[in-house]
Amino acid sequence: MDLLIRDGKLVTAKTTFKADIAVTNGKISAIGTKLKPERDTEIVDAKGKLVLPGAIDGHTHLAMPFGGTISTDDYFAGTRAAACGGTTTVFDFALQGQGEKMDDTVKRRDALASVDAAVDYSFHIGVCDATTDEMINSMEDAVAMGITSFKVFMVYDFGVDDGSFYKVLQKSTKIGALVGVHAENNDVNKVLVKQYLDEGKVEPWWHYMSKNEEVEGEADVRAINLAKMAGASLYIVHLADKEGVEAVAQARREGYPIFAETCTQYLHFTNEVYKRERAQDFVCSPPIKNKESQDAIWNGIKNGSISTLATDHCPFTQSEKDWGITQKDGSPGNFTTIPNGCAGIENMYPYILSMANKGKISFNKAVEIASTNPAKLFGLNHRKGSLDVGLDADIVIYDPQKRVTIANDEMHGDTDHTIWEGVKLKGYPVATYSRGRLVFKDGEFLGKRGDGQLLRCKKIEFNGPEV
Ligand code: DUC
Ligand code: ZN
Ligand code: ZN
Repeated sequence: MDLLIRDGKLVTAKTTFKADIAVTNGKISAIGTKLKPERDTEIVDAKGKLVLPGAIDGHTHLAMPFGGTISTDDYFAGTRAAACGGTTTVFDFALQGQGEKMDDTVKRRDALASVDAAVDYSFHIGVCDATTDEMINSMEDAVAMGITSFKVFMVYDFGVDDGSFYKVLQKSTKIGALVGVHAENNDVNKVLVKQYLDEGKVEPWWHYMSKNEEVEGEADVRAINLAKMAGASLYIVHLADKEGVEAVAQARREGYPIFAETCTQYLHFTNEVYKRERAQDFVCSPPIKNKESQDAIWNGIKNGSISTLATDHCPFTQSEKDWGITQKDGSPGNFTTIPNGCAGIENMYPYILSMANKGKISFNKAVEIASTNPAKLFGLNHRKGSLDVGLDADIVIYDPQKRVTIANDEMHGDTDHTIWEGVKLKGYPVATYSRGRLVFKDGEFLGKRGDGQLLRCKKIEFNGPEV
C-alpha cells in the first residue's frame, strides 16, 4: 500500500459514505473503514473533506490551430491547469487534415501530447475529410488504436455536409464508435453574418445573434434525425440551447441512444456577456445563450437529459481576442475575426462542485456528469470515472469550507485572462492524485510534464439512453 487517504467522505455518482481509500501501484487497492497502513505507506488525513474521482474533461482544444492562431495552452499548460482543478483526464480534439487518414491524425497529435501531458489523455478525432471511402474506413484503424470517438462539425469551412455526416454515423455503428457533433446551421449562420456585416453590425453581440438559439436548435434536431436514420448513437457536444435540450430529452424518451454534453460557461453566464466592455473575451461557439436556455440546461442536468459536463477549453490571448476590433494586418475587425474559444479547464470541477456545495445539485450528480458519465460514454470506465477497487487512483480531495475567488493570476494555464475572473466559489480541491501521484496540492502544481499517458478507449455501443 503506497498511499492511504483516511477518514474522508467518499462521493461517487451513486453514493456518499465515510471510508478510507488505499492506493497501490497507481490503482485503488482497497476501500473500507480502519484500513491498516503498511510500514512505508504514506498517510493522508481527509477528515472533514470530500474524496472524489478525478474529473474527465471530455472536450478540450490544446495547441489547436484555429482562427488564424494557435490556442494558447499547449498540452503541458492545459493539463497542468487541469490537474490543479481536479481534472485528471482530458479528451482533446485531434483535427484531421485534408487527405489524412484518421489513425495518422492521432499519431501526429500524440507526438505533441505524449511529451507534454501531465495527466492522462485521449482524443476524439475531429473529422474534416469524409469525402472518400479511404478516409471513412480509416475510422476503423483509429478504433483499433483505442480512439473510439469522433466529432463532426456542421459549421466552419472544415465542417462536413449532411451526407458525409450520415456516412460517418453509419460507419460508427459497424466499428463500435461514438460520433459527436458540433451542431449549428452553417448556411443560416453565413446568411446572418453577411446581413449583419452589410448593416455595419460588427460587435460581439452579433456573433451571438448570428448563431442564436434557433441556429443551434435546428442543427440539434437535424443531427438527431440523421442519427436516428443511420441507427447510430449520437453525442451532441457543448449543447447550449433550450430547443436542443428538449430535442435530446424527447429522443431519449423514445429510447434512442442520444447523449448531450454541456459546458460550464453555459451554466454560469448568459448572452448578457456580449454587452460587456470586453465582450470579445466571451466569443465562443456555440455562443452563450439566453437565460431561458440556461435554465433548460440546468434542468437537463437535473433530470438526466444532459449526460456530461465539459469545457470546450480553447483559450486565446486578449490581444488575439482584440482582432475583433483591429485585425492582425491592421484592418478593421468584426465579430467574425475574433478567435472562438475561452479558457475553463481549471474551473470546471471547482465550479460544478461549488454549485453542488451551494445546493443547486447533489455532489453525486456533479461527479456523475463530470467524471462517471464521460468515462462510460467514451469507453474508459475500465480505468476512470469512479472510486472503485481496481480503477486508476485518480483522486481529488475537496475542502467544502474553502472559499476561492477565481483570479487568472492564480490559474495554472498560459492564458492572460479568464472569463471566470471574480467568480466566487464555495469549496475547492486541495489535492489531486493522478494514478496515485500527487500532482496538485494547496494551490501548487506538483506534477511533471510528460507523465500523462495516452488512454486506449474501449469500443462503444449503446442501444438506448443508458448514460
Ligand atoms: N468552438 C470554440 O469556441 N472554440 C473551438 C472550437 C469550437 O467549436
Ligand atoms: Zn465545437
Ligand atoms: Zn470544441
